[in-house]
Amino acid sequence: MDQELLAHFDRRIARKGYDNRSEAIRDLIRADLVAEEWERAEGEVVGTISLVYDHHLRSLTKRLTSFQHTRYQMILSSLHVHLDEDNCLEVLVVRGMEPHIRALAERLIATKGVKHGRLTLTTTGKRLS
Ligand code: NI
Repeated sequence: MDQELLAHFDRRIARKGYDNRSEAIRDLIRADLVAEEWERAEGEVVGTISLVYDHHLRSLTKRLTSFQHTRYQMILSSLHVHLDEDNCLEVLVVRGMEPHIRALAERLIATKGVKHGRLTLTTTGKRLS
């Protein structure tokens, strides 16, 4: 392999806190396999949905909570942080079939008054060693 390329890689993984190259390469391989799981969109996924919103907006908190109750089977846990006088951060840990999870995230993020939202998918870990 190109020595210059490897030197770049070694500097990058050192910044990221890896002790050695093989652990970094293992994580890259795992990340690629997880990406493949999403591309196939089959099976169960685990992830988090984060939402930032202004709790002063009338009925927004209520609407977000009501909708979450209709999807309670997919929401394993939720965390609420009061960021300041106005803004709240909510993080949901979700598990379910990929298209359902994506639809849940899209619906929550599209709710009027949600300033920022993001779905981060990971894996159940079953297919990775
Ligand atoms: Ni709050």
